[in-house]
Amino acid sequence: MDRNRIRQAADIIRGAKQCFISTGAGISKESGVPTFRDALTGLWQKYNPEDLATPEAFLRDPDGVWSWYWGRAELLRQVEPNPGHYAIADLQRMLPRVSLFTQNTDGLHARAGSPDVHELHGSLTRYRCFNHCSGVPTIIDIGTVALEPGKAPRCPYCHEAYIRPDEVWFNENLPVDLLDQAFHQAETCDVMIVVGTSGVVQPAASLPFIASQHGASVIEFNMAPSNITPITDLFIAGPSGESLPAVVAAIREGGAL
Ligand code: BV8
Repeated sequence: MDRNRIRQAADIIRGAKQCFISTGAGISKESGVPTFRDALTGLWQKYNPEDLATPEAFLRDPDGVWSWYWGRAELLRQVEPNPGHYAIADLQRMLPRVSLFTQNTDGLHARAGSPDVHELHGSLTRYRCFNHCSGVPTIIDIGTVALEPGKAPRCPYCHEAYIRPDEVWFNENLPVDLLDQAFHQAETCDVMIVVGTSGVVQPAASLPFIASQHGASVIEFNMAPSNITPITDLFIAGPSGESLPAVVAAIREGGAL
């Protein structure tokens, strides 16, 4: 780990008036959650996202898509947040004005104690009626539903539509208010921290570009360069479970904020 870059990042972050933290699948990799595009272990090396993470795919093959998601949800019940998640929660407690927007649907930021986690793509820990039969959103407590292995369950309220994860699939709009909030904060922050994203999925991937265009300092934490890297002011290479705690420690060494 490049200690000089860690100190540079700490100096920039401790001076932030308004900090925007944006995370992707990479921050959960060290918890054992597969990312999407990692060459060897990425989820989508075996699958094609258009065949699974879309409403069309689900309606075409509800049992198959449900089973894929249920398998991923089962994995989430066996993993824990890693030091990178805890470091983000520390930053949220240390900095005067900070917001956290994640592309992840694994719920690990909240489990690490982060307050106010904005989940741009929803959550695989929540379930809803596909048709929102009883209001938007019609959330369902999956623990009360009798599940048959490999079978997509029906909504217990309308008994017609299927139950689905409360996630945003491809070709579905992100929650408008949440996205507007993200765009506004990207425009007004003076420091943006980007962790563990390839910068492929839109519109989330545009947030660092918006921040940079509005004069923010963009700091990226990743194992390898991404689509975001060309517009970053500082790139910290390495696993975020190591680099983020190192930055928090360096900020603390500089005394109370
Ligand atoms: C929408 C839930 C309007 C499902 C997800 C503009 C241009 C091109 C395409 C589009 C565009 N606008 C819209 C699109 C279409 C599409 C899109 O972006 N397609 C891409 C593939 C080209 N976007 C949408 O459809 C969005 N909706 O725009 O609405 C609309 C309406 C109708 C019709 C069209 C448009 C909705 C997008 C949301 C999709 N849902 N998740 C599920 O989970 O199955 S996205 C899903 O993939 C994740 O949630 C996450 O957001 C994304 C994966 O991205 P990353 O997080 O970046 O993960 P990745 O594996 O790619 O990278 C991991 C990184 O971590 C790597 O860089 C790696 O180096 C790094 N890393 C690994 N280990 C570590 C590490 N870093 C640090 N430490 C480590 N240890």
